[in-house]
This record gives sequence, C-alpha cells and structure tokens, in this order.
Amino acid sequence: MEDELQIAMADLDEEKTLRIVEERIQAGYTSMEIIESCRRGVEIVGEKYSDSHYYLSDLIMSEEILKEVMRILEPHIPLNTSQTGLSIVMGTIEGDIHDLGKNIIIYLLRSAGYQVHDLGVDVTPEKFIQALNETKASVLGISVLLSFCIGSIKRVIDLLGDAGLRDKVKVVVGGYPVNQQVKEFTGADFYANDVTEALKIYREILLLEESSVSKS
Ligand code: B12
Repeated sequence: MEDELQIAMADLDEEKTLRIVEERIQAGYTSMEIIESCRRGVEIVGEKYSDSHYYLSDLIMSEEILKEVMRILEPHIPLNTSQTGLSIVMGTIEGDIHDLGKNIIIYLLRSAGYQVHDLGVDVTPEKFIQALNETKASVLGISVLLSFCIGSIKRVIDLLGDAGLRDKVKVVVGGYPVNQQVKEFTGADFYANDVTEALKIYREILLLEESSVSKS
C-alpha cells in the first residue's frame, strides 16, 4: 500500500510531511507508526543519495525534517512516571555520528520508564566498557548506520569478555545495516532496525531480569 507520509518524507517535502504527521496524530495513529513511515521515507532518501539523485545537502534536509517530526510527536508520547529498574547504556559506535534513530529509541525508552545513560556519538569501545563499569547497567545498546563501523561493535563485545562482563550485560545492536548476520558476526544478543522491534526487545530483557530476580 502507498504510504503518503513515507512518500512526502522521501520527496523531502517538509510542509506536506508535517501536515500528514498532524493529521495522523488527530486520526489516532501511534507515534511508532508515524516514526516507522518516516524512517522508511528517509531510507529512500538514502537510496537516492546512493544513486546520486540526491546530495549530502538532501541527507541534511532529511535530518531537519525528522527532527521537526519528533518535536511535533514528543508531547503525544505517553509518559510512564514509574521506573522499570532496567538500566541501559547507549551510544553510536566509533566513527559514526548518526544519532536520530538512537535518540528516538532513547526518548521512547525513557518515556516508558527505563533509565538510559546516553554516551552520544562516535563512542570508542573503551568508553562503552568504562560506562558499563561506572553505571553497573545490565544492557548495552549500540547504534550503527555506517557499515564500515560494524567491526568496532565486535571489538566492544570482545572487550566485554576481557573485562569479565559478557555474562552480566545483554547487548542490543540497532540501525539501518543491522541484521541477523551482523548479530552473529559481532556476537550481540539481539538486533533491531525498527522502533517496534527495538521496544519489544527491551521489554523481553526486562521480563527476563525480573524473572531471574524473583527466582534468586
Ligand atoms: C540523515 C542521514 C545522515 C545525517 C545524520 C544526521 C544525524 N544527526 O543522525 C548526516 C547528513 C549527518 C549524514 C552523514 C553521513 N551519512 Co548518512 N544518512 C542519513 C539517512 C538518510 C537517514 C538516517 C536516519 O536518521 N534514519 C531515520 C532513523 C529513525 O532510522 P535509523 O537510524 O535506522 O533508526 C531506527 C532503527 O534502525 C532503530 N535503531 C537505530 N539505532 C538503534 C540502536 C539500538 C540499540 C536499537 C535497539 C535500535 C536502533 O530504531 C530507529 C527508530 O526506528 C541514512 C539512510 C538510511 N537508510 O538510513 C543515510 C546513511 C546512513 N548515510 C550514509 C552515508 C554514506 C553518510 C556519510 C558518509 C556521507 C558523507 N559523504 O559524508 C556521512 C557520515 C557521517 C558519519 N561519520 O557518521 C549511508 C551509509 C552507507 C553505508 N552502508 O555505510 C546511508 C545508508 C545513505 C546511503 N544509502 O548511502 N547522514
């Protein structure tokens, strides 16, 4: 089915994109559905950039529009004031400065009551390990959009082993190029490249932790 919002986003038509977002909010679409349409739209922007139909300035434009979409959506995202008890360290891997997807996931996780320590972008493997030691977080989320940065994720997971933390920390990788192969290559526990799957994974980890606490 043709998705008007996805097309407006792919065409970089800011006015139309924001109008459809407003209309969909009024019509009762969930924030996740709206984000997903926009994500698919910017995926097309990326394809057009690869085909040389779009330029770097168009990638920047897609960033601006997506940020506006989030500004409109944020007040409509329900806030859970009780904390889940799950503590997560999150960042974009070394060499990569893409952070829109990571920030959306962090926003949604915090709204759902998770405690998230955001390390930002271009995070070295050593910095991830340091943050896990300092925060004692039991989940690590790594975002990656550039394929050539995937190798650094494997280094993070190798370092986790060296630090004796591999059994204590669940690793979730996310981002556009991530798939089952990337999960296997890096040694991560879970992967997600859309918002629904990402939130499902964190809920699953939460349930696992709650059941292991109640057993001990
Ligand atoms: C916007 C954009 C930019 C912006 C980034 C702005 C920002 N602050 O993030 C700017 C203009 C800065 C940029 C720069 C570059 N970009 Co760029 N960019 C994109 C674009 C069009 C959209 C990315 C995006 O924000 N998507 C929307 C969000 C919502 O989706 P998402 O990131 O996938 O996140 C979702 C899921 O993946 C998941 N998720 C994400 N992270 C995580 C983490 C966890 C733990 C979990 C569970 C889930 C999760 O949840 C999110 C919500 O649904 C993509 C195209 C694409 N297909 O993704 C190219 C793309 C990623 N860029 C690309 C390239 C080549 C570049 C540049 C090298 C261009 C250049 N010549 O300089 C630079 C690199 C800069 C750097 N060192 O990082 C390529 C990468 C190719 C590759 N295979 O490696 C892509 C794929 C475009 C293409 N097809 O060629 N880019």
